[in-house]
Amino acid sequence: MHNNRKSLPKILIVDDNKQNVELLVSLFEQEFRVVPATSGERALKIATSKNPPDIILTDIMMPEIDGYQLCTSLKNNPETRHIPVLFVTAISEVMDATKGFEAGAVDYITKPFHPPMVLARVNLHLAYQRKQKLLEDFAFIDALTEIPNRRRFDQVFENEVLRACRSSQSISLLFMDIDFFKKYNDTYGHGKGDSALRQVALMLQSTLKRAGDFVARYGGEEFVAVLPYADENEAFDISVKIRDAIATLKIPHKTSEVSPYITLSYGLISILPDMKIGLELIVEAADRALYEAKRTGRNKICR
Ligand code: GH3
Ligand code: MG
Ligand code: MG
Ligand code: MG
Repeated sequence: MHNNRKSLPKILIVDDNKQNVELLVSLFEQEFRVVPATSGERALKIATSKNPPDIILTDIMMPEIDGYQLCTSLKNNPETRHIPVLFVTAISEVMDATKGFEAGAVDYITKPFHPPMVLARVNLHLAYQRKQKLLEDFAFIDALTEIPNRRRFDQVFENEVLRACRSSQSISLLFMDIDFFKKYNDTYGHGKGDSALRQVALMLQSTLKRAGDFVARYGGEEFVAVLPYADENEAFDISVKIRDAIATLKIPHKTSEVSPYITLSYGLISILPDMKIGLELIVEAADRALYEAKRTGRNKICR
């Protein structure tokens, strides 16, 4: 027995014929956690569950939902879109393969098949999928601080505003900017500046632990937090908590005009969004509040 089956990739095998399922299960069970399904409906349920498969192998001809429809539904759902779907089928006409690729399949294997070849192809698509995911993850992470970058913020913020609209809940946006950071670099050097940015980023991330809270590096020495569900008072309390947490870092900054340690200024906006409000408008309001904090003394929260 494999002693750590949880680390094995999970494959969903879909075929309305029980014998076909059994054949494929026996082919994969050594190297995979295999989940069988004998209908398209069942397969959709499993794919959209809390523990989705890493890859799906499906028959085409099935009653009710066939392989094409299954694949199309999976590709239309943002949560299952990334799962590679391979067709295994007795239909061997070229036209059917074309239809499969149009539905979003990555491969098309005809029966009777050579088992090692099926295994090899599944492994190839899995490896490709992992690389793809790694690249996508990298595209959304800031290289210096290793927290999410602005590109990721744009996505998260849009989603959270839409969600807040739908559920009629408020949402808060907090812009944060390190005070006198140019002087910090001039005093301690760029390397120390980089390390201060990393420490601040880490502290922001570990302080924002409420479910749904999100923090990103917006650019330079500027950070942004999205606080879903937080109304004005809650968001203000969270901002105070952040300011206190940064103070505990005690990063010396002898040329700062506000404190012997690194501080940040904060611009906070809390709204109950409706579909009409533009995202840029919310960002602008938070940015204006941040500017106000800078103008009226720094190391403070303005809203
Ligand atoms: P203020 O209190 O008004 O925000 O003043 P400031 O000096 O922080 O603001 P300013 O915009 O004048 O300067 C920002 C500085 O942040 C200048 C820039 O060199 C520094 N900075 C931006 N990105 C990085 C980075 O990745 N590493 C380092 N070390 N410094 C950075
Ligand atoms: Mg069938
Ligand atoms: Mg600054
Ligand atoms: Mg700045």
